[in-house]
Amino acid sequence: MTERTLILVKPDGVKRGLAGEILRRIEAKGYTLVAIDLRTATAELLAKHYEEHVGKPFYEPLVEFMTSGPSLAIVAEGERVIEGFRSLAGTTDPTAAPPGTIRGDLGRQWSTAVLQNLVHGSDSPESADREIGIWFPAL
Ligand code: DAT
Ligand code: MG
Repeated sequence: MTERTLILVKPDGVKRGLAGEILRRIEAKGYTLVAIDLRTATAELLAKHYEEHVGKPFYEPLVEFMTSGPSLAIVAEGERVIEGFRSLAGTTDPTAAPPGTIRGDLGRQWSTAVLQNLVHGSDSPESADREIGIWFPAL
C-alpha cells in the first residue's frame, strides 16, 4: 500500500551541508517528495513530535540540539516508504550504523549527552500520520 512518512534532516545535517546528499538518496531510492520545508523546530513542537521520549535523560539535550538550527522537513511517499527510509537511515547510534546507510556513511558521535544522527524517519503508519499532522497540518 502506498504510504507517506515524515523525514527530517536534523540541524546537524543542514549545518554540515548534507541536506542535498540526503535528499539525493531519498530520490535515488525512488520515493516521491510530497512536501519540503526548512524550519527551526520549537520546544513546543518537539514535545509533540518526541512525546514518547519526554522525561528521558537525553530529552533535554535532544531539544537543545533540535532547536539549534533549521531542520529540513520532508514528506515522502511510496510503497513501504516508512520501512524503506528507516533502512536507508540505519540504526539510531551513528557510530554503529552500517556503512551504506545515511547514518553509517555520514554520521558519528559528537557528544555524550545526545546522539546527533542526521535524520529522523517515522517508525510506523500511526507515527507517520501523527508526525505529518504536527509538521504539515495542511496535509
Ligand atoms: P530514532 O531516531 O532512530 O527513531 P529514537 O526515536 O529512539 O531513535 O530516539 C530519538 C532520538 O533521540 C534519536 O534519533 C537520538 C536520540 N537518542 C535516542 N536514544 C538515545 C540515547 N540513549 N542517548 C542519547 N540520545 C539518544
Ligand atoms: Mg524514533
